Amino acid sequence: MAELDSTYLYLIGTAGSGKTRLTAAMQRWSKEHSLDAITVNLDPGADQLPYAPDVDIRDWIKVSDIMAEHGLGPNGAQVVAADMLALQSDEVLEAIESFRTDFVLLDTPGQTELFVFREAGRHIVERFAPGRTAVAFLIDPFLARDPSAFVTQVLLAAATQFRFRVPMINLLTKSDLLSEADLERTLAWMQEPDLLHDALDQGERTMHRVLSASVLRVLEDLGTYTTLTPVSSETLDGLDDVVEFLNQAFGASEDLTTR
Ligand SMILES: Nc1nc2c(ncn2[C@@H]2O[C@H](COP(=O)(O)OP(=O)(O)OP(=O)(O)O)[C@@H](O)[C@H]2O)c(=O)[nH]1
Ligand SMILES: [Mg+2]
Repeated sequence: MAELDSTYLYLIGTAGSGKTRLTAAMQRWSKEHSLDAITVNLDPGADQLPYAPDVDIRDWIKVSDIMAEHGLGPNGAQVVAADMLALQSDEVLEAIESFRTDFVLLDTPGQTELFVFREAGRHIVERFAPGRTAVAFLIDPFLARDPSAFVTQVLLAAATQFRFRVPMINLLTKSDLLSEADLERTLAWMQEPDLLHDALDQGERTMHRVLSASVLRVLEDLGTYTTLTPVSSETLDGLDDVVEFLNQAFGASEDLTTR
């Protein structure tokens, strides 16, 4: 059955890291490469989206309604909405499966913790497409400019990896906004942890830097310190690498680009 072969890719990252734009860009890239893809908005708090979602959680849950009904502020309502995702999972899955598509792109709520650390997110990831699910963890280059901040992002990526235990690719978003030097330096920190240790050793020996160096050693030991792929939703650079990663993760016989 076609829907059993489909690949589900969750776009996860800190607020403003580029999840929504990348969801739209991946669909555009897919269309240009004759790959059928649908978009799923799982952010009940989304206001305007740059794509028309094929499945939209706001058809069931809206943060503005929850605020009005429960007398909650925006953050409290986001938490209630995130927990309600689990209650709606059967209906959302049914709507997704009705498309019989190759590629399902799932845009997640703005605040990473709402999807990654609350139970509903894990429930959905485990329930929707076991064995055909991957995560793209988006790292905002502007939150990873200094070495300690970079380690924090990699730690968040590792926490996400442990939480979901599915194939995961780390993406450095907005690469079109980076100078070549900034891009190279950031990628080198991921490729050669020694360079990152050197960068952490330079300058003032603050508590944050000492802690970051310890965290980095733990991440290296755990083997969660892997690769970083630059992407741009503006130029579509790097999106072929994402699809290549999915092909490798799920086997050559499922080559998405040759279907
Ligand atoms: N130039 C450029 N801007 C980008 C890119 N990706 C995202 N942006 C911009 O970054 C901002 C945040 O992007 P979104 O896609 O809304 O990020 P998000 O992670 O969905 O944000 P929330 O859901 O609100 O947490 C927007 O102003 C985007 O236009 C990119 O590849 N290139
Ligand atoms: Mg968004």
